[in-house]
Amino acid sequence: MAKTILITGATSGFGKACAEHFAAQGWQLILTGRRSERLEQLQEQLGAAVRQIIPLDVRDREQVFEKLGSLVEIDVLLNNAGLALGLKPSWEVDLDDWDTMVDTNIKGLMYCTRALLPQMVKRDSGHIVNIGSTAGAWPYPGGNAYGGTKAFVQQFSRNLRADLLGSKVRVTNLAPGMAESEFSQVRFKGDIESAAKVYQGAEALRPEDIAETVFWIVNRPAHVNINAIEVMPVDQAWGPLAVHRKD
Ligand code: NDP
Ligand code: 8X3
Repeated sequence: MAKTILITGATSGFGKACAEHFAAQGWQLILTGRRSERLEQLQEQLGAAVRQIIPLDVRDREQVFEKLGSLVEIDVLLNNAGLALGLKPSWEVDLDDWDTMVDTNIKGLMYCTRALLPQMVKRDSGHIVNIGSTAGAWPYPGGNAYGGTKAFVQQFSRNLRADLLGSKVRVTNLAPGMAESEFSQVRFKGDIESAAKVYQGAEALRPEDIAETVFWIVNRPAHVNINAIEVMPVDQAWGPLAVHRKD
């Protein structure tokens, strides 16, 4: 029988690429995101592979439990919906941006997990793949709350594993580095020029790279749990620690 993956944030970037990749491999999909017209387009594109589309804002706790709480036979939950807003230093940041990142990347991910985990535990089967980020482990100027939310994803994933010991339910934190999607357009609030500069002259990861990685993670033998995996483009690496010097 075909397995089912539920993808949050399937309307763009990693989520959309995962929908396309898993559909091509014979999986059934439940696709969520706020932009329902994009969900409908994907449903049309992927046909019978799409079990259901569910317009959903992961920040809305009641909506999450109402729409996801009674779903059954979900083999994989891909907690992918998320965003960065702004790149300003902490003392200049718009506090609403911090709230939105916390509400989406942390609270939304917790709600979806809590809504779907009981049916996985009951079936003693399932896999939660959380999309973290290299920003959760490696700080950079302007990464402030965004990196903080992704550090949460890393530790939450580990703690889920601790809770789930004794069950067959698996949990993975997948932490990508720089990847070209709508991510930077969202971060710079529609400033296409600033967004394009992020990727200028470098070969970023592609959403398809992440889709292939997710597919590999969930297709390991049932006794193998990939705890964490970090993927960066070859064109990205760390610099030295910064030192401020007097003139
Ligand atoms: P995109 O902007 O292309 O996609 C983000 C997806 O998240 C969209 O489908 C969007 O759907 C969805 N989303 C955002 N807010 C909400 C919400 N409140 N409720 C439901 N869905 C929401 O970016 P990426 O594909 O690059 O990002 C996917 C994930 O990967 C994010 O968690 C991001 O932090 C992470 N990431 C991205 C990296 C990159 O360099 N691109 C690197 C490392 C991690 P809609 O607007 O329709 O709701
Ligand atoms: C996205 C990667 O480095 O732009 O999570 O924060 S980064």
